[in-house]
Amino acid sequence: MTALDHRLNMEFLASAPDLARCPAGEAPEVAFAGRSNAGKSSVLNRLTGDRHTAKVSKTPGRTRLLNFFALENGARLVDLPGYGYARASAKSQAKWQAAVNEYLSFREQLAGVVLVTDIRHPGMAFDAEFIDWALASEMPLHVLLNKADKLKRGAQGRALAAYRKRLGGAATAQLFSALRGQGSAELAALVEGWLANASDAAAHRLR
Ligand SMILES: Nc1nc2c(ncn2[C@@H]2O[C@H](COP(=O)(O)OP(=O)(O)OP(=O)(O)O)[C@@H](O)[C@H]2O)c(=O)[nH]1
Ligand SMILES: [Mg+2]
Repeated sequence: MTALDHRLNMEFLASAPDLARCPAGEAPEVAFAGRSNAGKSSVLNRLTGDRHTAKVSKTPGRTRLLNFFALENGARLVDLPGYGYARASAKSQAKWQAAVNEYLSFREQLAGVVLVTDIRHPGMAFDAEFIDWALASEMPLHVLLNKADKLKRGAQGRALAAYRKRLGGAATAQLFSALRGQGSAELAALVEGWLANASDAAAHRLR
């Protein structure tokens, strides 16, 4: 099976500066978090097979917003503002980081989070804090070791093993390359599984 069999069809839905202005409705969401430049937007574009999908998040002024994309069944993927955007002031960084923290802590329909990391930089402070938060709050977590194309196969395997050891079975991790498409089918299946579970759970609550 190729990555193309697992393309997710989605469209840009809305941008929000904070939790209060996130789109209404109860559609389940999976959020993509990570340091600025780790490749969140590139990962989303790889999932759709269209390099223009997440382009909106790169237009000036939009990078600081939470960007929502709707799948065909209404479920959503959320491109969160990157942590540590170099050209922003400390004040504006603190502001949008507060919006991300608020979203992660209080968004009812958040079904899981994908942490996008750069495989060459394990153990970055933000990534470690994010993992600690997700595990402590029992939020389903999947770690992407993105930019795998930058390392040889042996080094890729060692990086993945180290991450899995750290997660200790409490979360999953995989190799990914937004550039080459490596790991795309695996990620699409995981995201769809989380969203389907969340929809089932919501339907069950209604009964
Ligand atoms: N070699 C390689 N480069 C990548 C990969 N994924 C992303 N990049 C590059 O990394 C840079 C940052 O990618 P983005 O997708 O814009 O990163 P981001 O996490 O969305 O960044 P912010 O929007 O600032 O938070 C770009 O130059 C991408 O082309 C990958 O898998 N391999
Ligand atoms: Mg981005």
